[in-house]
Order: sequence, then structure tokens, then C-alpha cells
Amino acid sequence: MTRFSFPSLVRHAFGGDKGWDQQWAKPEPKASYDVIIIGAGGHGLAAAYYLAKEHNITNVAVLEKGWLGGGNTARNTTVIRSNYLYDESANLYNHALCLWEGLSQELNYNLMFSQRGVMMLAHSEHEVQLYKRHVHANRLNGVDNEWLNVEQAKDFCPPLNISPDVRYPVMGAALQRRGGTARHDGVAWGYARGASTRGVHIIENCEVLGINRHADGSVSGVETSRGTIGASKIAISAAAHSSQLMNMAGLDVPLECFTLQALVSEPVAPVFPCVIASNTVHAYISQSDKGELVIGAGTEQYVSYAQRGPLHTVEHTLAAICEMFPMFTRMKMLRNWGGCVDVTPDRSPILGKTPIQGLYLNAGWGTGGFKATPGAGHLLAHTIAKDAPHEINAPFSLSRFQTGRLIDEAAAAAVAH
Ligand code: FAD
Ligand code: PYC
Repeated sequence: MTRFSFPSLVRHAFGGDKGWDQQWAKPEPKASYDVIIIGAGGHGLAAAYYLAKEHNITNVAVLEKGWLGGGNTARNTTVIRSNYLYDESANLYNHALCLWEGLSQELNYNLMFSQRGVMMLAHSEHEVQLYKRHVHANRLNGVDNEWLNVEQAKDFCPPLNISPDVRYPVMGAALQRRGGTARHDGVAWGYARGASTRGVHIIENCEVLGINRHADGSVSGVETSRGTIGASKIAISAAAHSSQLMNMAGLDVPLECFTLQALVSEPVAPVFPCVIASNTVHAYISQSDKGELVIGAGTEQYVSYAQRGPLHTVEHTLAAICEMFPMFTRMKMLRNWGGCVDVTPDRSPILGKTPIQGLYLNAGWGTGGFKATPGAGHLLAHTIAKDAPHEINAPFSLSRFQTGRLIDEAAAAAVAH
């Protein structure tokens, strides 16, 4: 019988004896590909993986200006849920959640996906009504969500302070038990390995500087820091930089960027069983498998590409966390950072074709695109392969900002803004 030691099992789960960045090939760019995906975040890599796996399109390059998975994929707080209000969004995010549920097995990569439950706190009568509305709408869409009274919320998360004497007492909570967390970089690495083994070229340190077009307007390739590369299909999946790339193709898009901050504490023994978000006090929290408390703030109120934010926002968030969970008052924080998130006017993403033949856009995921990673990649791959959106992402077209058929999900964010 083969015997595995614990370290060897862990090594196996993360790709055997190879270092994390040796698990995919590092080819030189070719002169041309069938498909170019701009941005090797989780979304771009997932799209490449599904193009190869489900559509047999393997002559694909993923171009990344930095290193793989170093964008918002590396900066997010890994909250996964699908409790969005409208039918279109419930379908979209639930599609992603269903993919998450089998993804470690599919990629043979331990994504540490943990359905520990996401609880969203209500602190006012308005929020009670709002979250109850979400619960009913979700259940009609087959998305699990349940309303908890104050004592039930405390039972689910014992560290929660339910005293009526705090500034914003907890009045109840909406709980999605299938929600949870995953290892953020593992997702990028798992998809990268899966795509690379199927022949996809992942090319790091390759910044796209221009988008070339034929005389008939269709795309012909890109100018990059490593030379010109041809392709008849190009997908922009570059999060906060997507609008700049769309500008290179001559199109303006309704996207604005804001800084979103997060921080982690020193690691401690398991004390926090779930994910909790509170929009009213601008804070959310979970505990990683390493033991760190993972804490996030609300979005900054000014437009910026900065990947850092002001300290007073974080101080405000920590004050709120200490009031909700007094046992954390003396925790030490290890590090804090910011990411730049791209936001649409209706707070829903854009995922589909553009007016330019051969150009596809996946952007506008704002504060909530990590949870969507498998779904966004899957649907982007479908859209590229068929040159038409899947029925799930059809409502998320760029043209909705002309037709006015918006999907207003501002209230569904777990992040205050
Ligand atoms: P990215 O990972 O940013 O990938 C885009 C890539 O494109 C980058 O690697 C970038 O370098 C590359 N790129 C850009 N321009 C170019 C160019 N010109 N040429 C080549 N490459 C280029 N979402 C959740 O669902 N749950 C959360 O808990 C959550 N928490 C968050 C917390 C913070 C602090 C932040 C900042 C975001 C959070 N998000 C969360 C949002 C989530 O991180 C993003 O929506 C998601 O990671 C987007 O993935 P992506 O693959 O599209 O983007
Ligand atoms: O979309 O659930 C979310 C989220 C939580 C924290 C940041 N984004």
C-alpha cells in the first residue's frame, strides 16, 4: 500500500513537486493565435481553460502585463455567494457557484473551497425588509437563502455581539449556507495549469499597448511590449484596466474605478465559523484556513486607479469590527492593501460581444467578481467560441446602457459603497 505523509499529500494537492509557478509552460509568443485573451486573472485563465476543454479551441494566448493572478485575483477577500436579487443575476452567480462546487475535483487542484455560510446583517428596518425581499426572490430562483432572527444569527456565529446597546444593533440576518470562501490564487493556478496542459500559451510580462483592426473594422491583433501578435478574436478581461483597453479599440465604456481595501490579522486558532458582511457599518469578516482574520472595508468614495487607500477607512472598519465582535479588540493586524475595482452604473458586469467584430468584453465586476470566476470564464469562452452570448450572459451586454434594460444590483453588494 502506498503511504503518504501529510506534507506529501499537501504537495500533491498543490501540483506535486513543482513550484507553484512551474506548473504551466512559459512559451515565447507566436506571431498569431486564433484567440487572444488580455489579462491572466482568474477570469481570463478560466476562459482559456474552457475554450480548450469545452470548445476544443487551443490556439489561444493569454497575455498578462505582470504576473499570472497578480491583479485583483490576488487582492480579494474570497467571498463566494449567489444571493443576488434579480433573476438575471441569480442565474449568473448561481451558475458560478455550481461550477465552484465541483472545481477542485475538475482541476485536480485543492482550491480550499469552503461552504461555511455567508451571513449579511441587517441593522435597520429598511435592511430587514430589503434582505427579506432578497430571501424570497432567491428562493423563487432556486438559490438558497434564509432569514434568521437575532438569536438565530448569534447561534450561527457565536462571536457576534447582539447587544441592543451598540450604535447599530443587529436586527436579523440573511444567511446563504452554500456561500463561503476559497483560496484566491489557487483558482488562478489551477486554471492556468489546466489551460497550459491543453496547449494554451500563457505569456507573462506582456502588456497590451494597442488593438489593431482591419479596414473593415474587425480586430486583427494587438501591439504588445513583446511585439505585434495577430488574432481574429480578442477578449478583454483586464478588470480595472478594461476601459483603457476598450479605448485602444476606439470605444468608450461606462466603467469607473474605485479603490477597495482589505486587511488580515495575525493568525489565530479557529474562532470564526462563517463569513459576515454588514453594509451599514462598512465591514465584513471571515477567517482563513491559515487562521488570519480577513477583513474588508467599503469602497472609497472617489474615482481612482490607486491600489492603496486612506488609513482612516481602515480605522473606521476596524472600529465597526470591534463593536460587532468585541473579542477581537486586541487582535494585531498583519498587513493591509487596496485593489482598484471597475464599476458599472448598475453595479452589474458587462460580459459579451462589443460593436467591434471579433472583440469581446468581460468587465465591470466591481467588488464582486471573485465569486464569479468559474462562471465568467465559462460564459466568456462560450461567447468567444460561438460568437454569440450564452443565454445566461445575454442580459449583461454592453448595449443595455443604450436600451436602458439595466440590472440594478447595487443593494446586493456585500461591500458598502
Ligand atoms: P484580475 O485578477 O485583476 O485580472 C486582470 C488582469 O489583467 C491583471 O492581472 C492585470 O495585470 C491584467 N492587465 C491589465 N491591463 C493589461 C494590459 N494592458 N495588458 C495585459 N494585461 C493586462 N470579489 C468577490 O467576489 N468576493 C470578494 O470577497 C472580493 N473581495 C475583494 C476585495 C478587494 C480588496 C478587491 C480589490 C476586490 C475584491 N473582489 C471580490 C473583486 C474581485 O477581486 C474581482 O472582481 C476579480 O478578482 C476580477 O478578476 P479578473 O480576473 O477579472 O481580474
Ligand atoms: O461580493 O460578496 C462580495 C464581496 C465581499 C467582499 C467583497 N466582495
